[in-house]
Amino acid sequence: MPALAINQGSPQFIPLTTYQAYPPEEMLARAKDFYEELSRRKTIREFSSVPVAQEVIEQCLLAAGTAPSGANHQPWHFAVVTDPALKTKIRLEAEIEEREFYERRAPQEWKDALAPLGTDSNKPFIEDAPYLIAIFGQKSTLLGDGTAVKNYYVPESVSIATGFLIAALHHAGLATLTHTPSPMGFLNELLGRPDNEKPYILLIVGHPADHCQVPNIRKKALSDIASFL
Ligand code: IYR
Repeated sequence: MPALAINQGSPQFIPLTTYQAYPPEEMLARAKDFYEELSRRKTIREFSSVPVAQEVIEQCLLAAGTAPSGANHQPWHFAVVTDPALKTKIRLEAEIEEREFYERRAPQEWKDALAPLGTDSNKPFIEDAPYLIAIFGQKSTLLGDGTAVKNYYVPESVSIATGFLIAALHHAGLATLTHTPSPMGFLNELLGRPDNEKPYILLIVGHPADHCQVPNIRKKALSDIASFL
């Protein structure tokens, strides 16, 4: 199987010149600042249609693309949708799946878990927000000559890149919703993505609507999410 052109066949090393060290106090201050910034991030479901410069989205996608990935294959594709007609088609398909989910497929236990979020099958944000970013994972990467190179740890790699993207968008002053209509196969068809790609998340991106409200929910305490051994 041919190696990805982006990687070298045999190991080649260069000096690490990008690493930045900080004195201990600055390190702690930076860690606190970063936590504070990320803790202001809230998933929103009410978006304004105020436009966002494409260049901002491009920079955030570049940040996402710096994520580590299995064998550095970078097995992701970000399909950025701004066309209103396409958004309408996506909303129609998503709402078909969501109605099926809320009215038939979802077990009561799942609906109970979602109750604090106040979600339902109505998804106006798909048309309201200026950007939809459909995030696809590539089971294999297709080379120019048609050969397929297998990818590894695809869900992990895509999830890490998505985390970077959400953090970058938040840092730039944008809000997001990690929307997961399920199943999402309709996105391949509507966005012209090949069969080796699986949609993972439809990320809704933009500014919050005026008077946007969010559920009154909290994150777990450190002692509930970590142990030091
Ligand atoms: N996809 C549905 C349901 C849903 C599921 C989970 I898990 C959530 O955290 C939120 C919603 C919807 O978008 O409404």
